[in-house]
Amino acid sequence: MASVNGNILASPSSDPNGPLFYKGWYHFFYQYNPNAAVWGDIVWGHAVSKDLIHWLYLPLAMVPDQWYDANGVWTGSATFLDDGSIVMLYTGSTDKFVQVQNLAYPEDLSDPLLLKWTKYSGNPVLVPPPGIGAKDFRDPTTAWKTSAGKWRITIGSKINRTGISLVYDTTDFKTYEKHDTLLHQVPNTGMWECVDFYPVSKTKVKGLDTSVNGPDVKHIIKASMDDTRIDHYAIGTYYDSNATWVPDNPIIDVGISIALRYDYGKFYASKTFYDQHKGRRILWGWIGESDSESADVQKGWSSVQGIPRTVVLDTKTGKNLVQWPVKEIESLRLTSKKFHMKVGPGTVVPVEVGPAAQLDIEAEFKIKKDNLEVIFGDDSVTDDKEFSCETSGGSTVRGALGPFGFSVLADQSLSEQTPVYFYVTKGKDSKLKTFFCTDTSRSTKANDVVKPVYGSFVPVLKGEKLTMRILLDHSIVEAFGQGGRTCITSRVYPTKAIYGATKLFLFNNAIDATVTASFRVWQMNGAFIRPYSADDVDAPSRT
Ligand code: DQQ
Repeated sequence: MASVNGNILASPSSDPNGPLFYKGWYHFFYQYNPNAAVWGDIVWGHAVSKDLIHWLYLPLAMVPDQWYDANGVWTGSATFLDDGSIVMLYTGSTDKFVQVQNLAYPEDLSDPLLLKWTKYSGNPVLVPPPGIGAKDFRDPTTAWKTSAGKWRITIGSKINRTGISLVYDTTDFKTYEKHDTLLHQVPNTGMWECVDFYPVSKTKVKGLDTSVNGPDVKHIIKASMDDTRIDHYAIGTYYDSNATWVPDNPIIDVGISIALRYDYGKFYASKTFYDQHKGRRILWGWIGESDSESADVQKGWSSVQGIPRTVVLDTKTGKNLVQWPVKEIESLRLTSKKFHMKVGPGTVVPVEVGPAAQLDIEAEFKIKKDNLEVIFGDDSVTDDKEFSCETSGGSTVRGALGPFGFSVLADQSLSEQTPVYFYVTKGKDSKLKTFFCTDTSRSTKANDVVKPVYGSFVPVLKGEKLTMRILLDHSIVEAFGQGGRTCITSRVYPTKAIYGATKLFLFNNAIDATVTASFRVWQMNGAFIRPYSADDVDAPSRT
């Protein structure tokens, strides 16, 4: 195990499971293989934190010791009952590789660490219903209350190529009634893993408990697409009476290739939970590796967990979520420097911050007005016809108004670098359209690494400046465009741009535009991530 900044490294970890806050501790369970650096022999790892940043490993919470989870204690979610007790529903892969749902609960609710978990003697509580494949029935959600006072859950599956979300009601988590209707379904999206379903406020920038419903609320469905390994979400309306959900915009329904994503980089099998302690909804995502399995075996571990993010509906656009690193990450900030730099077309300038392997960067950019006016007046400039971060050639391809941004995790000669940038285009309708991208294609000299250009369109409203935040942690780049409307996580493997040799550059590769960047850069401390010891009982909260 190693620790870098706020990321947790294990050997290997994958899906976040059952996150919750209990008696002063944040609990994080996760899919974990104790025997190898590749997926398999899955158990539930368990770690606790006072502040979501510094983590203490606890003994494994659940291991395959029953016929109904003999081939793995797979993903699941926690629900707080009305009396404050906790139930955990998880998928077991049985001795015959059938996916079933199981119930577990803490043995001792007076233990803030929730060390011991008891599996219900009547498990499994749900088996694949008729018409559902034995291996297509997994990852129960946190339960929410119906207006009739029952609990309701949804479970991802597929029928042929249609991704679906089954719905069940229960009062005791032991017996369930299946709805004949589905919460939702989308043709041609394949198996839906790790479905998440939760309310967001249309009017207030705060998180909502999973059972909240009403006129001021929209509901999010997120599903992790097994076929593409992408977490897609959509915004819509939930109908309690018939347990269905309808998307606001069917063109970008869950899992459709142009649908919204939590993150346009490496981010999968995510899960949210309502943090009743601070009234916020927090999103966790698993950052897998971009190198080969054999490289993971060689290094002896794989995968990290991203910095937890608050997630709310964007009340300004109403059309996307906004994600932002939890405030507690700021406790890792050390010294900072402020910059105000003007960069002309085709310029790269070093940013003197010292070692640049662990940074928090908050920046805003302005494009010179004269440049914009020239471009608006020039009908030949419609270079955005097919612009896409992923396929338009990365940060070296020059357009009228971009790319510009930061080259992070770079070495002095820029032979390794990961540019994080905006690319602004003028549409045929003469409206500006902004893209937020991360180009990992030059991030490493190492072989056997997948190095895509990530990113997407980012909404920019009238009068808004272009803003980005980047959290850097040696080999992880977490980038948040326009306050978190578009997010990109990259897992990169620099060989020269490491530790003290890591540099930061500001660049402007636009043909016509001069940009002014105002930004602040913090050096970041590492988080402690280590096994729990008895001395930690009284560990002060760092929030
Ligand atoms: N990982 C778990 C499954 C889930 C998948 C198994 C998603 O429950 O569907 O480790 O990464």
